[in-house]
Amino acid sequence: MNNNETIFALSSGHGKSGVAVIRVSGDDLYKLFLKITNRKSADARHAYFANMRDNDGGIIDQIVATYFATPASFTGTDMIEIYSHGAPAVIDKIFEYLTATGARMATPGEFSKRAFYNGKMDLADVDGLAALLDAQTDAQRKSALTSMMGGDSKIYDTWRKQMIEISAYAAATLDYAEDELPANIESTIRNKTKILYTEIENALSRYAAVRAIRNGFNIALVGDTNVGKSSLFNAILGANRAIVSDIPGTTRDVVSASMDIGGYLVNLSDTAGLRETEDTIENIGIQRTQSEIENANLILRVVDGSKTFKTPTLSDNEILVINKSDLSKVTDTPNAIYVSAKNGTGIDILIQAIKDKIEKLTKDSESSVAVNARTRTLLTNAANELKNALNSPDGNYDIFSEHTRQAADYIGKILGTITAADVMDATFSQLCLGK
Ligand SMILES: Nc1nc2c(ncn2[C@@H]2O[C@H](COP(=O)(O)OP(=O)(O)OP(=O)(O)O)[C@@H](O)[C@H]2O)c(=O)[nH]1
Ligand SMILES: [Mg+2]
Repeated sequence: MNNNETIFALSSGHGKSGVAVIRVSGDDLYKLFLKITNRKSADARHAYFANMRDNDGGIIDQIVATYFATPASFTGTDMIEIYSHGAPAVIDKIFEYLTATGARMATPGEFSKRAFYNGKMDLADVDGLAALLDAQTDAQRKSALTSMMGGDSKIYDTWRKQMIEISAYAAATLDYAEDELPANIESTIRNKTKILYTEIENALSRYAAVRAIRNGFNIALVGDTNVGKSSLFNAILGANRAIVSDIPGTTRDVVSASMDIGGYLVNLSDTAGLRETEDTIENIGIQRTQSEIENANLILRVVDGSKTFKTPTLSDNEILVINKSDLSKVTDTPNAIYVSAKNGTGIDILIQAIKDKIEKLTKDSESSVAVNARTRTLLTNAANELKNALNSPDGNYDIFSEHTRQAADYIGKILGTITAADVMDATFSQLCLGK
């Protein structure tokens, strides 16, 4: 690969740190490496300690540097990694030095773009890398790492190959006599297309769970007034954030907080209690509760166990929490979690139940591709093409072939095999400098 301008960037975090990592990418960086390290010769992939000097011979810093020869590097080009002390003044001085040699600062995502063009990563891997750099919890880390290491690419690649094959067979039914083709070719083509369609639809429907791993699970505490939602919110959070009082209708606005539950990022919301009221402001609060319910991945339905209550019918993403269990000895409602926000009993059991529920909601998503905003559109388009193929008039395999080929093209765009410049830019610009 020629014409790779020499670019550089700070790959470690900004601000004062023990060690900074500066990456340089370009064609033929061997001479520059010898100059930086004051050496007559050097091996690739060896760490060299050196006094890095400016052109006047003054020491810039004591560094360790490694040379990576093309193609065995992150970008596939020649690369140099400089490990200097993490002082902003040192980093500035090294940037000045590199600029004087004719190199320039890289744009965000430019290193990954080179890695893509040199066949080191496809776009699904780049999406994974972007998600990994944003990962805050263990579940986010795992999911992003799988994407980055090519787990998703493999699935996409298999889908695409199957679509191309189906398209070719569909076209062949037009060109060849029946006895020259495999038996039952038409039903085979249809069945395979149906299976692919279902797989893509399933991946799309798991989008919400995957997105929740990446962006956080929205969990809402919902129930009548005065059942102890705000008290529970504080107890789960371990901090007195929401106002608690014995006056029904205390909470009028949604109060939210982010926390880590068993490695999952959770956005927990306390909401206004549900009741009929004439109070204008309280009614606005109740409307907000409704939209929190719509947005929630998981709902904690809270009731007051010291009073008689009607056991609510729960959907899959709801947990029944019976509060104020310190005031009642009855614990006979099945599948409910008994807690007391007042003295803390059962809170650990509730947290475990939340974790189990999240795991159940996300379990299926781990075996499939991680859909993001970019791939969602392309997958939807591919699924529509497959549906169009299946709906094409009987015997019209011309149209069938065309639709399945289109579907393959959309999957190709996910990987970057077939790609428009704007798709590329959208993919790389989500990355930060030095990646
Ligand atoms: N005995 C007992 N009292 C509790 C418990 N949890 C909450 N309370 C009391 O119940 C009353 C209402 O508590 P809140 O947490 O404000 O209830 P809420 O559901 O947020 O009420 P609204 O915001 O009005 O909808 C307060 O007086 C709390 O001290 C509990 O586990 N046991
Ligand atoms: Mg409240």
